[in-house]
Amino acid sequence: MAEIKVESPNVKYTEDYIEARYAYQTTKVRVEGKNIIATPKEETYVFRTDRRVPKLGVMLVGWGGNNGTTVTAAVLANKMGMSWNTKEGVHTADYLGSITQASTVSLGLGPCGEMFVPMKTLLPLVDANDIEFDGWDISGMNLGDAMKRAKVLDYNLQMQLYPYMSKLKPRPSVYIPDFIAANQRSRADNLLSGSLEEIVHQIRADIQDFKAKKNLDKVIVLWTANTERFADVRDGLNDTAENLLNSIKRGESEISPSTLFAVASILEGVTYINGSPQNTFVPGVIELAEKKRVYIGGDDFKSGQTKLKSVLVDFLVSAGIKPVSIVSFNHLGNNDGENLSAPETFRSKEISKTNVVDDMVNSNSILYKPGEKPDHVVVIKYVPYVGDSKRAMDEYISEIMMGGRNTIAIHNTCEDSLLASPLILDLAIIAEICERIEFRLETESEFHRFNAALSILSFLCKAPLAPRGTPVINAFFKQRACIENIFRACIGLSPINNMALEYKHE
Ligand code: NAI
Ligand code: DG6
Repeated sequence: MAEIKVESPNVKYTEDYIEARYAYQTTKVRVEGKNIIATPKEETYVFRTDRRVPKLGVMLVGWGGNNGTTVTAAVLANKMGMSWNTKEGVHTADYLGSITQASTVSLGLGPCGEMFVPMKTLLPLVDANDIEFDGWDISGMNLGDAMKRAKVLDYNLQMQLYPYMSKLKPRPSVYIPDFIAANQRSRADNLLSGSLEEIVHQIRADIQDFKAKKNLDKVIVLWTANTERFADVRDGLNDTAENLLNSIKRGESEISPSTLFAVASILEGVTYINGSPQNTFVPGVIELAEKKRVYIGGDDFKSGQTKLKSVLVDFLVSAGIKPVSIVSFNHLGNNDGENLSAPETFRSKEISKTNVVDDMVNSNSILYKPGEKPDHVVVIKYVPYVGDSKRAMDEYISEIMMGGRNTIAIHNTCEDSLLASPLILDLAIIAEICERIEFRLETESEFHRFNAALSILSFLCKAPLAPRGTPVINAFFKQRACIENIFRACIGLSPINNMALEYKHE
């Protein structure tokens, strides 16, 4: 694939780094009496990106689940260039649905107009085909059989993959029944024993073992295990890094398995991403990540219904149309659906699925009075027959001009895990490149990393984690522009402003 080279006095390539001087333009706003004063501001930053692409390993918590097996199978199938027969004809492995692997960005104007390039050519990203997988699961089934259990991939592809997948076996994991639905108990046959502190040690040892065995430069850990209920957040329990570590030592029962994985990863210096909605990132975890300067990201893959919601509400509100009622029904029949049929785990999902319109609603004070929000209801039902093929039905009612009503009804059917798996790749690949990006104001001598709460991952998450006290962005196009423009800044290119003045002369 062609490599992008920027020709500019502001961009320097060395063997190991790309260093770019970048003019960051913003607008500062203040209110003075009846006036709103806007002041343009420009600061010069220096971005430095390490060009050396590491050998990356991704460890999935919940490796034997639908997402875990599907993403592992997809990478193997792509790596080996597999094709298989379907009733529609022959299909070849691909990465559709991955922003890094299957989307393009406008680079600039070429001889024939706007020139689009694959997003992955902007920076030296890890290639999805080169990722090694490992992980943990409370179900000890090998990945070949777990792939069959998931019933996601075509039979013909499963048959080709089985010899490879069946050699992979999840490592034993921590099971605290109180945190997930009781209906998961029958899968729990591959368990770590010992105190919470011993479990954290074992997870750290597993990370080291994987790294050594596969000769990896770095590892990222990602939770794609069952949705847990929210954990209590209490002073003295998990409110600070120190209290959390002490609570683990004491074996407190309110420390969730996902928090144990996050703590172990952070102590190991390994980025940790939460693909589920629970509050893994209690304040103590966030403080620990900040102290150890390790990235954390999440929460909850934004794969289907919620992704569309973050497009649709953005479209409506930015077009001056007022959504007043949003009702989202889901039914699905996979193990995720079964786990979500318990009220406590459903509640975690309900929270992450409903907060997603807040920033868009708050952005338009012409449509909404302070505190006013659309009615927003999320329903999820477990219907075994439909398996992984989730149904999502949405009704959006909006107010339009002169008392009119606009109702949009949507029916979406698709394999949930085939939407989530590409996001797992993107989360790992984007988090990894962030570990190789540093930046500073030109006037500073030291480079900085991003804040530990890696909000550039927001595009991929239903309930984005942002640095404390900073705004959470849910709007789809803003989130995408954030990734694209940070990548562009790293190579000294300004954001695409879409003004196209070149074409607008008289
Ligand atoms: P799944 O139920 O097929 O897989 C989850 C796996 O986690 C199971 O194999 C289970 O045995 C394992 N597990 C449970 N507790 C564990 C623990 N403490 N340690 C290790 N393994 C554990 O679910 P699926 O469909 O793969 O989804 C995974 C997660 O991703 C769920 O929380 C789901 O809500 C979330 N998610 C899925 C999306 C999708 O589109 N598929 C989108 C957004 C989030
Ligand atoms: C029901 O919605 C089950 C959930 O696990 C979802 O399938 C998953 O979170 C995807 O949600 P969405 O809203 O991104 O399609």
